[in-house]
Amino acid sequence: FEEARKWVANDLVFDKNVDVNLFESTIRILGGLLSTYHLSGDSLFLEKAKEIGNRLMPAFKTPSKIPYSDVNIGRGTAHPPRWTSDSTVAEVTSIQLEFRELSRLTGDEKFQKAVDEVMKHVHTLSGKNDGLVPMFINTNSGQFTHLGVYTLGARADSYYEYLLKQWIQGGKKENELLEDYMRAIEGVKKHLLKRSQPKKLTFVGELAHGHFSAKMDHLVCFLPGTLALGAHNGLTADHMKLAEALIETCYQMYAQVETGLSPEIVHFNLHAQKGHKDVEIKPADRHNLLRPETVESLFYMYRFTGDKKYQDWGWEILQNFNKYTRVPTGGYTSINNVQNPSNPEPRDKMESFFLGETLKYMFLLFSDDIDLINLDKYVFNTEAHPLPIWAPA
Ligand code: DMJ
Repeated sequence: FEEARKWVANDLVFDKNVDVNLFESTIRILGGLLSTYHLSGDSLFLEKAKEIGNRLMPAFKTPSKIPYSDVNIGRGTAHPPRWTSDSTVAEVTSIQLEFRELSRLTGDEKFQKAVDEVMKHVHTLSGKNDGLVPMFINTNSGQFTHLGVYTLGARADSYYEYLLKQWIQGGKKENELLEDYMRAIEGVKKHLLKRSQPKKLTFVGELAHGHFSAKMDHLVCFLPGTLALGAHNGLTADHMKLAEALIETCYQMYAQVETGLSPEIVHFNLHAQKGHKDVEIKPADRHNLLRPETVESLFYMYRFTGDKKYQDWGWEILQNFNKYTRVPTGGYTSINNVQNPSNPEPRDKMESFFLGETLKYMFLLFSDDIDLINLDKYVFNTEAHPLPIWAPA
């Protein structure tokens, strides 16, 4: 920690002419600094958080106040990607925990105002399907674009997660957030839930212009954990039932594969076919990026139920990460092929969320100490950085 602190003090310089992604920088850098400030009490981290927060603010200067995806943190300019004026829905709705906390700590309300405005606006928007949101939103008009496609995976995932977590962060008072969350889960049940064959696994598919697809991103595996967290916070026991079914599915996305590691995307079989498992994998989807979502959900499930099977599943996954992704000279790597145990094709790339999330959630999963980040006092941001709940229940 001392070594890392020195690095933050001397080498973490934000006055640089570089474009960064608003969402990724918020959840990783701002979230990480705020969390470290809380866990250490060292004001250096708050100072740095304030600086990066201020440097990200130009992203909100758009006609609709829906932020652009990219900011130049040295020049103070922001822009959408070159090919569109759209932003990603999950990105603009998953920066709120961090900016709200920054306002609370600094007393400067501009951070919270900017992100709350996005949520209020999205709350009133048309184009939702029983609470499910499209994947894109236009920074000029403020309207959803590419209507009719609904997923709990890439580009929409953490919208749902942050509805619940903001409600928890704020002391369960902001009813619109809860309403949107509850409606969305009903939308998931109505439009996206199906059961696979032969094991009858409950999974969350996708809807495109009225057509159901049995495709599920590994990213969707955040959902059992989020549902369990909601149930722990007094929402219907139904959500816990669904969480239990979905975490079993997420585990099977590992267990049914040759290396015991999940691919990035699976397709579920809706009809029983001889010799076929529930999970099918397309050649383009068989990589594994060391993602955290299943382990994250296993942690929540274990915390709330005490059922050891969740620790056992996590242990199995860890063994397989060690077997197929560990690099002898240090670290771990993404792999290209979870279906080939004799050559999983290492990529020589370790995403920062492996340390930030995957290993952290493993560590928490294997602990029986509920005060090791007490979930009635802290809420994890979507990069696994714990932030305090403002008014613990
Ligand atoms: C992380 O950056 C966050 O968990 C995000 O919400 C989704 N993608 C990665 C991990 O898979």
